[in-house]
Amino acid sequence: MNSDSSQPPPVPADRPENTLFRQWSGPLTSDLVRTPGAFGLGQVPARLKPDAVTTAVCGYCSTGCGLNIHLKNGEAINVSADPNYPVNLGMACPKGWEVLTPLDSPDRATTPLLRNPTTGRMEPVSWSVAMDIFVTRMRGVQERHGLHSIAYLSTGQICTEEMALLGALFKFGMGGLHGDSNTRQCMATAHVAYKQSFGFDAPPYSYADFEESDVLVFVGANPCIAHPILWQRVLRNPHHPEIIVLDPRRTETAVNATLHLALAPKSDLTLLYGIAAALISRGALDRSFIEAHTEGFEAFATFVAEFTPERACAAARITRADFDRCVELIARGRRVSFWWTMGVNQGHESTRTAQALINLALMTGNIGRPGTGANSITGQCNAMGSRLYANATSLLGGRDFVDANHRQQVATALNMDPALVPDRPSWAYDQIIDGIESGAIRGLWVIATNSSHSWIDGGRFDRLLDKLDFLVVQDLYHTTDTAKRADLILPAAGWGEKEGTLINSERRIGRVKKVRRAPGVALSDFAIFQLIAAAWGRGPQFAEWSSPEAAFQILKRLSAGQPCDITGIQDYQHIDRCGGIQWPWKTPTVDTSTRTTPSDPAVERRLFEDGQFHTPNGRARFLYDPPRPVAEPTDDAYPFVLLTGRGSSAQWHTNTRTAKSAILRKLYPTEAYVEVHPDDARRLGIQAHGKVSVTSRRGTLEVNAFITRTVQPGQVFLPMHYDGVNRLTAGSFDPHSRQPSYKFCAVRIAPAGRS
Ligand SMILES: Nc1nc2c(c(=O)[nH]1)N[C@H]1C(S)=C(S)[C@@H](COP(=O)(O)OP(=O)(O)OC[C@H]3O[C@@H](n4cnc5c(=O)[nH]c(N)nc54)[C@H](O)[C@@H]3O)O[C@H]1N2
Ligand SMILES: Nc1nc2c(c(=O)[nH]1)N[C@H]1C(S)=C(S)[C@@H](COP(=O)(O)OP(=O)(O)OC[C@H]3O[C@@H](n4cnc5c(=O)[nH]c(N)nc54)[C@H](O)[C@@H]3O)O[C@H]1N2
Ligand code: SF4
Ligand SMILES: [Mo]
Repeated sequence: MNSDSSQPPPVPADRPENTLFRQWSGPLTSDLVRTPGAFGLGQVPARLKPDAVTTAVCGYCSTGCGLNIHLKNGEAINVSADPNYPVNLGMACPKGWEVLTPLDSPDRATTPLLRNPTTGRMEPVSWSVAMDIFVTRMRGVQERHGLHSIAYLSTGQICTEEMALLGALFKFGMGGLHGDSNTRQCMATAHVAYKQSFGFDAPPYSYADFEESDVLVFVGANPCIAHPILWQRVLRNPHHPEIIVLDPRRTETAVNATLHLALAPKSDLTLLYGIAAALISRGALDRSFIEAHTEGFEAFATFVAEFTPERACAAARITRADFDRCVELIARGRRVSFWWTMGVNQGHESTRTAQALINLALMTGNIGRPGTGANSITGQCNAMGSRLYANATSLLGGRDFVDANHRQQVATALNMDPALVPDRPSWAYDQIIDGIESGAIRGLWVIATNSSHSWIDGGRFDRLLDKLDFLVVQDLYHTTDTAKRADLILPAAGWGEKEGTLINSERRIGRVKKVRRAPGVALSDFAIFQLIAAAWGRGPQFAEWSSPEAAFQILKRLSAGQPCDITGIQDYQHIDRCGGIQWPWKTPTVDTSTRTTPSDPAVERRLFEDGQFHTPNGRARFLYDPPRPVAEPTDDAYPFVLLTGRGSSAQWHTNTRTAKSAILRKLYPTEAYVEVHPDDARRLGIQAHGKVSVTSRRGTLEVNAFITRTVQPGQVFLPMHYDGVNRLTAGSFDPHSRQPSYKFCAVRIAPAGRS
């Protein structure tokens, strides 16, 4: 059906949603930061001349760049990079510059759509009908199969206020237990690694550290493509830093490194233990830091002793000279920072690998000082918000469901009966999928994630969707792979069409503003959750969540006394005045109300400057385990390792948004491609730009050959943005974080037609 031409269905007068419509169709943001003048726009046509400006942070990646939004009659007509924002200092990547374009796409979901059981077609319905259907069918599932037979899969790409309302509503209002988000695919490993090592999920750094290090070690991270503005911060480092990159591929970042270790995929843990052992042999340790602020070092030193340089080099397939140089640079560096992203997080032993990096920082005293740290770079714009507030596997505010005190604290903050708080965490994403297979989960609600494209072993995922009694998808577009399978589509307003906050990689809270009206009757996720609360009969329980800004005050209360305490942030305007505020920001102990500049919170802050960690005894822990083999090693039938990841700075994930911009489309190959080493191509008769089939035990994909030395012989790389990539990947998970291992499975390749 074509929802674009359909008129928004009428809304009966007696429904609570009417108030929401008034809010939704009501005023755009009135938080104008400054009037234009300093644009330097010169002669522009009157229709393009802004009459006011506001600011917001970008809604794609976790860098969290500040954007100036140019307004005309209150509505955004353009954006530019904010020169005053401390994150990006006037820079933005192509996605940021094009952030408004995907909002205008003709495939926006403009009205709720319900599948007609007879024709199988999606038909527009009013919000009233959509809510009745949602409640009747989800409740029906619960009545037939138990309260916990409904689940949700959410996201790191909506505002914190929205994810907190969803998590609270589902668990404390709808009686559900199992809900997780795509943050599982992304940051679960960093979350668990920090929590185990530091006692709390607390990335310790500020972006200023990129500029203050003399040695930066990037492990499984390609910031040139995935976090281009953070890479710009590295380029501003005045100390001529050594840049070490550990990545099997010769990425854009690796090319710019002073030392690239092209290690064998998934040999990180052995190599990092080898580096630790070599540093210990050299005595390159900060003994006083280890003694004062850590526990478990001696046992760790004994454990790693057997990881000789020979063993590490053999496992990683790197030269002894490169290994020695890496150890030397870390040993000699005065301010060494360790940065990691998905090459670490998406592995079969990812938590211990992340902790191997944390261990290196701890033993060399590279933490809590400028230019240091064991620093996980976040992925999505609000993955950090979901780690603290999604209420999925952690309880609101970074707490634990199993802890009765924590349950009581949350109940008190929300003014409700503690018995409403489940005493168990949710199943993780993969366990929810297994639950669909076993029949335990029958109703699924997917919010701002495109699981059919992005979940590992996607063929199995799609087959299991067919087993569901009821699938609801809440998205900007009715055309995503997952939305196409839905029984009910709830049309969501996107970034720029709603208010709220996001938390970036350096823990900086920034604002999103309503500078556009959503199309048709699409509503903000916040408003949709309010509607569902009302329709479920839980309106009074969530009455205080009356607007995102009211919800922000609840988030503050929920943070009180936690390491992520933000009780000192007054309100949304305070965040604007300060250029974002990093957590923690506690209620000031001195009266700051008379100060003329609100600059205090704007000071870059890193954590652990006092060496105090969040464990019960205040000490950071050394954690480790012997390396394990991968789940699906290569063999004669499937001799290649398939690596996957980001392809270009102009493509975002499953490309639902970035494909809508003609400008961005010019910046990447429109057809899917696989990177193949020239030696392998020659041996197999694969022609440059010819079609190649890539086959795993689960499926085949036909793509163009990109013959390049970025990959090593025996490895191929597929960007994740094109359809079908996860038809090939194999479902295996880190045992601690349950994060999928997207970056290793066995495949074979052949010229198309000869597979
Ligand atoms: N343009 C763009 N930017 C993005 C995104 C996007 O989709 N597009 N997504 C955002 C999100 S959500 C995320 S999580 C981040 C991801 O950011 P990154 O993690 O930097 O990106 P990836 O390309 O997934 O993976 C990084 C590198 O890991 C390497 N790798 C694979 N296997 C191994 C291994 O065994 N060991 C090591 N050491 N390295 C390995 C890959 O070769 C790859 O170069 O990017 C964010 N930024
Ligand atoms: N093979 C392979 N697979 C991977 C990865 C990999 O490296 N390799 N990386 C993994 C990682 S790190 C990540 S983070 C995931 C990302 O995977 P997904 O989350 O599935 O990817 P997106 O395309 O970002 O999907 C977000 C969806 O939300 C919609 N949306 C955007 N804004 C809003 C909003 O405000 N409200 C609502 N309701 N909807 C909105 C978009 O239209 C889109 O459909 O992919 C994972 N999958
Ligand atoms: S680097 Fe990330 S936050 Fe900055 S403009 Fe690009 S996508 Fe947006
Ligand atoms: Mo991610």
